[in-house]
Amino acid sequence: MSQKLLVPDIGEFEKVEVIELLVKVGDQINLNDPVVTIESDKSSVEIPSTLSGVVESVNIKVGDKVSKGDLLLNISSSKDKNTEKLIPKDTESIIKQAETVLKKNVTDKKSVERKKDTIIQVTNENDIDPLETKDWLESLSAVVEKDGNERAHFLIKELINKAYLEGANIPYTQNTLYINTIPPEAEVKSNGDQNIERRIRSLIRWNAAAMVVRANKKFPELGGHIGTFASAATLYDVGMNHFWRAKNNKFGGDLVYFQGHSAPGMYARAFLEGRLNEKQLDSFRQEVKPGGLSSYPHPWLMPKFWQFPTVSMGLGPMLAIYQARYMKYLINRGLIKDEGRKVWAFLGDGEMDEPESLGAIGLAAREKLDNLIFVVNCNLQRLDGPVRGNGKIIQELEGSFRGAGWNVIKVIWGSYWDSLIANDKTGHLVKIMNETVDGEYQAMKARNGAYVRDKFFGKYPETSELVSSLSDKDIWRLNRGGHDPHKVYAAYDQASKNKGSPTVILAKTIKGYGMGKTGESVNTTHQTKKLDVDDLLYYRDRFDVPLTDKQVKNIEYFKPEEKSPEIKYIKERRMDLGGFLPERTTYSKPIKAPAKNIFDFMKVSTGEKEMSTTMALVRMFTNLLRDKNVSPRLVPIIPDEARTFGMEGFFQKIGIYAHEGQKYEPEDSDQLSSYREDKSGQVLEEGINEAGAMSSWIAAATSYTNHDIEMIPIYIFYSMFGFQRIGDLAWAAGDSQARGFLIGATAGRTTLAGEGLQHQDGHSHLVASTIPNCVTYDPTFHYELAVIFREGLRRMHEKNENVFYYITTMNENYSHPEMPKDKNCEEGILKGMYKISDFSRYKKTKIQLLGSGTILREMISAAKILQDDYQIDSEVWSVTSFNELRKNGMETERYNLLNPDKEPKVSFVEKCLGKTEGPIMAASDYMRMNSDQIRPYTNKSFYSLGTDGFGRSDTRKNLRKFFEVDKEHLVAYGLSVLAKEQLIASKYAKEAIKKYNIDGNKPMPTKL
Ligand SMILES: Cc1ncc(C[n+]2csc(CCOP(=O)(O)OP(=O)(O)O)c2C)c(N)n1
Ligand SMILES: [Mg+2]
Repeated sequence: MSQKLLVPDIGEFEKVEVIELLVKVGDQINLNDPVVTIESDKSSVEIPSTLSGVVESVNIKVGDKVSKGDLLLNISSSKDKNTEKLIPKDTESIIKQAETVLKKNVTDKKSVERKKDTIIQVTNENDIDPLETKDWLESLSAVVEKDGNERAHFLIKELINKAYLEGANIPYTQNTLYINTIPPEAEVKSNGDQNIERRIRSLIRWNAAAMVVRANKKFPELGGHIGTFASAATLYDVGMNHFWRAKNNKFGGDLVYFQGHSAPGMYARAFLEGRLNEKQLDSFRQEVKPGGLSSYPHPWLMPKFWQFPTVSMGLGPMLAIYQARYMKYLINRGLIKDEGRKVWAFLGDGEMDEPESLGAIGLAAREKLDNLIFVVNCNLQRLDGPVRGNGKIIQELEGSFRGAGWNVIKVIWGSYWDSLIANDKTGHLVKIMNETVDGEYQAMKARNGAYVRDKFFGKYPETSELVSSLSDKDIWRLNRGGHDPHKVYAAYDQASKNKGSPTVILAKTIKGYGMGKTGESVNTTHQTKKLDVDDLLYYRDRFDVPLTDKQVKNIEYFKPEEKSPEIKYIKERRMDLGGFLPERTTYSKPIKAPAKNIFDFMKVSTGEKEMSTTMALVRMFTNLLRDKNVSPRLVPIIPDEARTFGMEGFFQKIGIYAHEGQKYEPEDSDQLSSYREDKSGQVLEEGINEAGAMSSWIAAATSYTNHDIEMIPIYIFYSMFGFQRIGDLAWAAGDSQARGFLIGATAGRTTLAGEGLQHQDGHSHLVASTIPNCVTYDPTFHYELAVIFREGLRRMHEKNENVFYYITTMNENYSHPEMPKDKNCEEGILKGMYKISDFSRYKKTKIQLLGSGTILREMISAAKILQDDYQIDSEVWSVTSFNELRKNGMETERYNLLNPDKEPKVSFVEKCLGKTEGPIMAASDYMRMNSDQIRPYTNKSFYSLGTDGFGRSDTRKNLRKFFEVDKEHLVAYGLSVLAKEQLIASKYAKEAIKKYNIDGNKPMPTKL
């Protein structure tokens, strides 16, 4: 039966041009196969078939304009129109499905059987009727005992709801008591050998401290940190011995983000594991000579060791969240197996001040990232002093994380406290725990047992009595949870098993634990990098390190024999967990770059048709999505600007990733580009969240090492909200050896006409140029974009070069010429410049005109005017990358200076311009500094123009006039340049300035 395929609802557009026919008569097509590509003035989109069968006739041709309802094809169809795709799934059934999954995900928290006498009491002076309170509490205890925690929790929630309905709109705190979340009787016990683990931990502590002290003894300027790892040693050791599984040929590996300042501890462990030797430890922070150990986790400097750069605080938590989310994305798209891998992130409590640290916790809960575990080392101190001297950081973080929907596990008190808390019949102990602020907690650990007895237990007679049989030494030994391997193990165990939400472990520790009077819990702990002999002896004794006094004075490292139980144990534990950590390896296969001709359609002229480079880019993507090698690996990342960039066609074509699928019928469900969320969607639609989008990009751009699958992330943003906004993440991307594309769309200071000061970017190329492995381009024409993009794919994803690309695209519509036939054109585009036009009618006076991005077209127009009106010849060069030209120039110059006796090399700039005639004038839509970069390598008179100053809203024409980069200014400046070089009389320049109404007294745009 013959059926008609019509143009579907394409939204507000009418008479949209057909730019591609993807089928011909006789083709067999299936449901959803794309049949034509149509393009409005903003975006191009494929129309998928809603029928399957054989094409009988094609009723349109390229260039036709079509609207909704127009006939596209006649198809002899085997099946009736398949409506499944068009009619959105029944919402109710989707919700049902989601609910079943949800139910499965709810934590299987078994009710904890507590004996009555261990129920913790808290006294409360504000209680007006303690008897009534007791009644209620006993009822609750009875419920817990009979029906379990879940039921008790349900009843409390109902009570709160009831109170709210009765008008009691008093907020209930998200906080629980200042005690451990896991009661002693519910702790899962480790099967490890605690004695040997303690000995190993002591050696790691010692060697980490020795490494820092030795380095500073040699070169006091080197710095380093002892206090951070000293506080976190147990937190790391328990993970290393029991939880973190390494990557190997059977398992993808857990991903651990180590706190930057704790790096010495990781080196010290690697030393015991036999992965680093003494000589390497002695080169801590001496990275210039090969083999040195980087101060912090730097994958760039230690590419086989560190996986994640974390030392710029706040980036670690953000990156870890998006890493966990990206892991789920890969699983849901069927690109990797779900092996129960986890992402662990170690963070400082001071670090939680960074807005980035907490900024994405909502997303982690929303996306139910139960593969994510944060461990916040709450040593109550940051660099200058207490994190929250007047409050309690653990309680504050508990509130934030619980409020966001995380599973919170507090590890506050060590095992020595268990019996005291159990014996606290009056509730005064927990009361003091709740009342004491962090400043006091810190001060206590800087003093001694007598002080703690007096200031802490001494607050109430009941608590004084509680510790009356303990000596001051016993009191001093009451430990904090984060230093107790049993408590830490139990927390890690529970966190690893939690389902349906991310987990944060808030572990209380002591900064500089064991460092003695100069370094334990004092405000200056963070900066301590030297320990005197007494401190070292104390440290040795405190942790029973088997070194003689002489060895301590020499600050010797200690490593037991290979055959010792300690070394055997540490290696066995890691072998059981699949290998060593941290370790950076890559087994991903390269992606074959698409055929050289895939973008050939971009090498022909667009004729009358005008389009922006952003649109050309979207066309290019659409084509890439047809390449079977490349298509599944593309990860388009967009922070709520798909429509701005004309990419809404991707919603239907490849779907928006949503872990829950789509539980609603979208408002625009009957349109071609309707908003489609899908569990296996490909687009990461990040919302208005550039930092999150960049974190996603980094996760995808390092997928080749963290998941052994090469991916091609393409993050498209408003250029102003790129490097300027997330510069530090971009720097971390460089450190991480990210591979992928960053697209600064709607770029330029004068191109994004109406948006104004905060949107108009005239410097992103300069910021990008500060990152050594970032390759940048500012193309003008679609064929330049095609050549650059394909080479990027080849370099990064086929040849696996550790670079990433930043390309700017514009929203200004213009027609694009055919690619010049010159065989060197492609090389020039990639190296940064090529000659695009030669105006040589008069052969008298000549000038070299360099234009970049959108201003190239102004330059070409200026060249025409110079020839037609002033008989000036010129060569016009399209500069695709001043940054790349500068890199080459610097390298060449350096070589020549270092090899004065050898034949000098010639920079690419000089190759192009060396033998040309006349001075050089360059302009771009960026600050003058952009084109100034090549000045040293031109060896000629060089003048640059650009858009220095704040942007502002106006028409493109007015903006270019204001910034003096319009064709009229370029003509006038060109004539002035020639006059200054004494190649023509100055009157021509003067006349032009007058003719074009240029005000010679106008202040620099930077001052306006
Ligand atoms: C973005 C950023 N700002 C500042 C610093 C400098 N800095 C390094 S460590 C530190 C204090 C860290 O305190 P905390 O997070 O509590 O870690 P701790 O060492 O106490 O475990 C600061 C301010 C940094 N590394 N990164
Ligand atoms: Mg801290």
